[in-house]
Amino acid sequence: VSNDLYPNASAPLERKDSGVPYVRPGLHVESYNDFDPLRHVIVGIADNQHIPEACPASNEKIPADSPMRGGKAGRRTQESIDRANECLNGFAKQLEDRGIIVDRPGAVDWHERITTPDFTISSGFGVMPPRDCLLTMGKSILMAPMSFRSRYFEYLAYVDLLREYFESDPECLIEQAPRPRLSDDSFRMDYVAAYEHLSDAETMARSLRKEYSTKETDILFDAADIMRLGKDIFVQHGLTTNLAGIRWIKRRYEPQGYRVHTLSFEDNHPIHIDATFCPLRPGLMLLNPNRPLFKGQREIFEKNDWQIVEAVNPAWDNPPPLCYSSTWLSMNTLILDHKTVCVEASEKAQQEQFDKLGFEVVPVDLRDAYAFGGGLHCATADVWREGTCEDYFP
Ligand code: DAV
Repeated sequence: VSNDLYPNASAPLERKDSGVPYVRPGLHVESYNDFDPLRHVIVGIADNQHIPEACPASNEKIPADSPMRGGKAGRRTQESIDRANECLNGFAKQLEDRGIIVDRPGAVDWHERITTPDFTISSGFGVMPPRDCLLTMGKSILMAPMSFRSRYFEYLAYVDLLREYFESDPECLIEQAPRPRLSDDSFRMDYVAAYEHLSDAETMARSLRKEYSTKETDILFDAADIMRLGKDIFVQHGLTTNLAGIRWIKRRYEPQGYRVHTLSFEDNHPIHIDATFCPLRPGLMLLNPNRPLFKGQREIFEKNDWQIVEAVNPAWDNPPPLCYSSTWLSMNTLILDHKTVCVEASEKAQQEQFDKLGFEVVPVDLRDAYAFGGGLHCATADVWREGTCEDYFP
């Protein structure tokens, strides 16, 4: 399928007055991993992003000394939004220049207070990390049941795009996981309060006991806690994904022939697997050296001759201001094919490590978008990668 079948994929789509969704001939939805040749991807936008009031789940992502914990809620400055969009648009352009089709989500007006029968919060969050929200599993795209109250309606930004995919690819299936309630009953409400007073060793001990801010009341997971490796799906149990969420993923996908495994890391804030344990190409994993796998969990990789290399240290001592993520976004990359990887432009040591591992490195200026929801992997969601569903762990 050549790209000129649907040129200008990033331009606003013209809609017919009838409301019938735009059909893009030749559009293809399919992806089974994070490393096969990328043909079509969604890149997030920074428009109108807000810092919502802290909620029981989001607080864990906010460093204890950050102003975001206190009264920082509100719209991000236009200057920071424009700069983040400059980065995201530049990234999208780099991908398009390589012949990859890039779509952008719709903007949503997040400033309204969000109130459901179960909770209320100052605003939505944004439309920046599509990776958290959308899980592409083969020919289906699933909207994940996320645990942040501010992200409850984030799927709205993707509804029109997904509708187009559904109409354009006759085999594409769009799905929504069960909607959580996110009432006070969904969280350990004392967890966050305690966090302020705990040392790193104490938060680590709590995490190793697998006590997280989310309880088992709702079915919860972020798509970014799920690592797809063909027939095998690895899910991180942590702050944003609970055991009920993992059971749901198992029951949804195992009857289709997938095998679902749970992974845990020695991490005092386990949120998303994509700055912790990242597939680089068949047979090669990149592991965060500060977040070792739990005992016994390397076995499936080692038995199948997969090599696990530790990532080099990030270039920065601290994340940018008002950022939810750690400096380990250095290893949050977008792989274009088995030999090509997009790495953040300032992460020189990480670029060198990829070079030594045999990759062509494409530097991408994205650090000023980190605060909007993460790095290069977070900022994207797969629509189509070439390749089939392989069995890497027979
Ligand atoms: O290290 O803060 C960031 C992952 C974002 N998807 C971290 C995890």
